Amino acid sequence: TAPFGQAACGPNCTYKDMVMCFPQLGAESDWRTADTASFKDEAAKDGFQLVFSDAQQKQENQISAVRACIQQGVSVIALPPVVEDGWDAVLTEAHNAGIPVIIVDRSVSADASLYVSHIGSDMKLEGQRAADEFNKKFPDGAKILELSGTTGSGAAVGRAEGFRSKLNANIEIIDSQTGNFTRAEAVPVMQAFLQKYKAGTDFQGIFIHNDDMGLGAIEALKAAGVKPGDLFIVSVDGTRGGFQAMIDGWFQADVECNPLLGPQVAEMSLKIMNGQAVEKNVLTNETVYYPDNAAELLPSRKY
Ligand code: GZL
Repeated sequence: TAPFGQAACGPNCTYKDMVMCFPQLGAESDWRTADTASFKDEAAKDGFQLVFSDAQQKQENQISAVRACIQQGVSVIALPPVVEDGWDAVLTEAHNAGIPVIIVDRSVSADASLYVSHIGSDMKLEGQRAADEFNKKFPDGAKILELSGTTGSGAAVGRAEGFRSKLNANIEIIDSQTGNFTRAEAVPVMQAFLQKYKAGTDFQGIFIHNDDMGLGAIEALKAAGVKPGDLFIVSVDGTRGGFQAMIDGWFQADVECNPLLGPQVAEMSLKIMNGQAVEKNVLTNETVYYPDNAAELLPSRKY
């Protein structure tokens, strides 16, 4: 029998034969916008059909979109799961329908036999890299806040775990609240933090799980009279907004998280259609950006 996921055109499928289902989780952040553009641009460039939908960060909408793609009989499903849990049933349905699934971006807790591959960031490593920055800054200890991403998402879970696994014991996370990866939701969370804790006195830093929430936090910090540099803030993603926040002195580091996954996912999808073996877990190479060359790099940033 043909390897799982080999299409009828295999091993001679071309992009013209490919229908990729991309049930995008939402449009919550600049990162997500760039991720979506990366898939749409790749489809246009390669000439494959992209079945796109926006789930507005609701898992039930993503699951419905996957089911519609199974009914349609697409070649491959590239799923960016909004949260880690709750995917076993629909992934089993795709598997039983003979449709290969690539998990993209965030991860799932489902059995790995239910999908062909995962392509995305090492979220734990991103959290560890953020911890390294606090450890370097506060050798004698500190009290910090955490503004976390979507509850239950692989990105927030991984970053939080990685951060705590590497943070020195003398740096205390005195409070952590989710801002659901959006700028708008981060503003009231930061305002509430500032009602409870005095910047500088009660806390000296903030770990923020993405730049969009960071920009929301800055709005609240400014309104409370906090100045750039009063606090040690480390964010994640490395968007243009994050680079500008480093230039303006608000962020002291920005851990890269690359959204431009379209090309890799397209290439892997065609290999699967042609019955070729692919890696089970492909992690994106990423780095950490700093204020000292943020202005120089900003013009070349792609998102
Ligand atoms: C990370 C991605 C996260 C980004 C956020 O790979 O899932 O979701 O860090 C985005 O900006 O909303």
